[in-house]
Parts: sequence; structure tokens; C-alpha cells
Amino acid sequence: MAAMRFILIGGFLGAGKTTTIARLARTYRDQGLKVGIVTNDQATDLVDTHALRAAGFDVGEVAGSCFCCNFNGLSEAVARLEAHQRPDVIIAEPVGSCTDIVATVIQPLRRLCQNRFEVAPYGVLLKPSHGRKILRNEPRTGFSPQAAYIFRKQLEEADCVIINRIDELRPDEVEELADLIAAAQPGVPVVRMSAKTGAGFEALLEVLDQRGNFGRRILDLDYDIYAAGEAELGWLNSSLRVTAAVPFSLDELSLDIVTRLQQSLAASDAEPAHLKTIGWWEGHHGVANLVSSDTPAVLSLASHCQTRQADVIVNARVAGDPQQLDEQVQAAVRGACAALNATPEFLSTQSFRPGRPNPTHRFADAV
Ligand SMILES: Nc1nc2c(ncn2[C@@H]2O[C@H](COP(=O)(O)OP(=O)(O)OP(=O)(O)O)[C@@H](O)[C@H]2O)c(=O)[nH]1
Ligand SMILES: [Mg+2]
Repeated sequence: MAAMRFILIGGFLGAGKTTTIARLARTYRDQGLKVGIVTNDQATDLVDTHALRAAGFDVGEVAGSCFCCNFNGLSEAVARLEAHQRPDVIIAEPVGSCTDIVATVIQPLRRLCQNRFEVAPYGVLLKPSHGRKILRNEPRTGFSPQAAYIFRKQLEEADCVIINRIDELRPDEVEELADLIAAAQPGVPVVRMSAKTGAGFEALLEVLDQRGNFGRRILDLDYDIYAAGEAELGWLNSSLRVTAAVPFSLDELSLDIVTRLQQSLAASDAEPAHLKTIGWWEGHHGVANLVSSDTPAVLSLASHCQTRQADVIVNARVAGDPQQLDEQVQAAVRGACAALNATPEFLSTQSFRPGRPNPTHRFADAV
């Protein structure tokens, strides 16, 4: 049996991994290939899983721990996809605050599942909004030096760095980012792309299509700094049901939740890494996002749904206290619902600081 192609797309929180994966999956599907996707998060109730499934993809998830710390969960998720319909291509999205993916995920895939997978070059997305500040060594990046350390380490283990969101950047801004990457990572191929518009996407496809000995850039990583960087983040996943006597706009609700949360985070000086909501009802779904304090909240997918009832998931990753984040999310949801004469019922909420990473496997030398 032919080996399954295994593609990992890494990058910081909100860099555009899910958007890139959806575009890759559409492209491969259009080529007649069977695609399986694996999402990942430290908690349950993932916006990404719902969004990709709603787009018609076969999606497995590892929820509650990252691929590195639950390598067996990744293997099981792949096995479930295989049992359903053996994919030709598997695309996996590691958690955006994780690094050391090469030593803890790619090398184990290559050593422990020999011949089962053919691992593609490891592409890591660069998020311009935070990346520019971090790579320029600006004093105020919104994140601590420890979180910035994770950001840099993510780029360091890449076989290819992908500058995303070029649709929003001037050519000189793209070139400045490319120069900053070249200074930090001499010799690493750089792709310039927009996952949203598809500009430059052919170059990414070409990189990912290369066969060879990739995923070998093992990091020299200080796990104390890594753990401190992750622990700085407030993490929240919440699911709720919203009801109203009169139909309301689901898109207005999703966007207003994110906008209110942006305002309240700005007031408490807590930098958002990524806020995302998905709202859905009866086959309609819409997604709203915010990826930094100095970019606007956007409705990235419109549901065009007017409804008296909807299910909503909020995922928030913020440089700040999780307890306070929980209160801020509740206030944003209640405010957005009240503005539409709707009532939220919170079904489940998890909010925490990610624990110290403790990988299932770690290979310090590359095969
Ligand atoms: N303008 C623009 N927006 C983009 C692009 N790629 C992604 N986005 C938007 O950026 C936001 C975050 O994208 P995601 O794909 O969810 O990012 P992610 O890396 O998967 O985020 P996490 O899973 O939370 O780490 C969404 O609003 C996307 O629509 C792009 O190339 N251009
Ligand atoms: Mg994602």
C-alpha cells in the first residue's frame, strides 16, 4: 500500500494555519485525492474542527492535549480517519503555542510509523502582525520574551517559512519580513502567500510536494522558557446556546462578541493572540476572528443566517489571566446577546493556563 502523505502546517496562534489547511485540502480534493485533517487543542470545543467539518472535510481531532504531549492521540486520530476512508493525504494542525514539533512529532512519525507515512517538508506560517514586532526586537510586542522565544523557535525548526496575509501587506513590508526571516534563519526557503486570496499558493504547493529527507531541524530548546511562554497565555474554550423570541443575525452576534472582547482586552492591556467564534444553526455557519490588538475583528465566514436559536463556540487565546478572560468572555457574550434581544446559556467552559509541555517522545538526533 502506498504511504500516506503527511503534511504538518505550523505557526503561531492566529497565523492562518486552518485557513491554509482548508485551501490545501480543497486543492488536493480537486486533484482527486482523499484528504484527512487532524486538528489539535489543549481543550475540547474547537472552532477549527467545526469550521473544517462544516466545509465538508473529514476531520479528526486531538482535543485536551497537544500532539507533542499526546502522540498516541495523534496516531489514534489518524487510525480513525483511515478506518473511515483511507486518506492519500493527511494534513495536521499543531497547537499554535507549541514548538519542538520536529523532535516530538515529525521524527516520531518517521521513526515509529516507518513506511506508513511520507512526511512533507515542514512549513511554518509567519504571522505578520506579531512577527514583525518580535523579529524586529521591538520592546512592546504584546507578549513576554518567553512567548516571543516560542515564536522564534517555531520558525527555527521550519523547512520552509511562509509569510502569510500578503494581501494586506505592501511589497516593501513583505520584503522587510523576508529580510528579517533571512537574518534569523539564513538559507531557509521563504514563501510569500495569502491563504485568504490564494496569491502565491502555487509556491507553497510546490514546496510541500518535494520528496526527501525533511523534518530534521531539531531544536536546541530550553523547556523552562518554553513552559513559561505557554503559561503566560490565558486559554478559553466555551460553548453556548443562544435563543431569542425574534430572529437575530448570527453573523452580527459572532462579530459583536469578538469586537466587544477586543475592547475589553484593550482596556485591561491583555494582548489577544487569537479570538475566534463559530456560530451555526441548521447547516449555516459563520466564523469571526481577531488576531491581534492592532488589527480589526473580521467576519471571516458569513453564515447569512437569521435565526431564533444558534450554537456558538468561543475560543480565546490571550496574553493574560484565564480567570479574568473567562469574565471578559462572559461579559462580551452577554452584551452581544442583549444587543440582539437574545439570551445565552453557557453549556461548558474551560479556561486555564497551558501546563508544562511533557512530550510523549523526543528525538534529539534526526534520522
Ligand atoms: N487577510 C487575510 N486574512 C487571513 C489570511 N489567512 C488567514 N486569515 C484570517 O486570519 C484569521 C486566523 O486564521 P486561522 O486560519 O484561523 O489561524 P490559525 O493559525 O489556524 O489560528 P489558531 O488555530 O487559533 O492558532 C482568520 O480570520 C482568517 O480568515 C490571509 O492570507 N489574509
Ligand atoms: Mg487553527
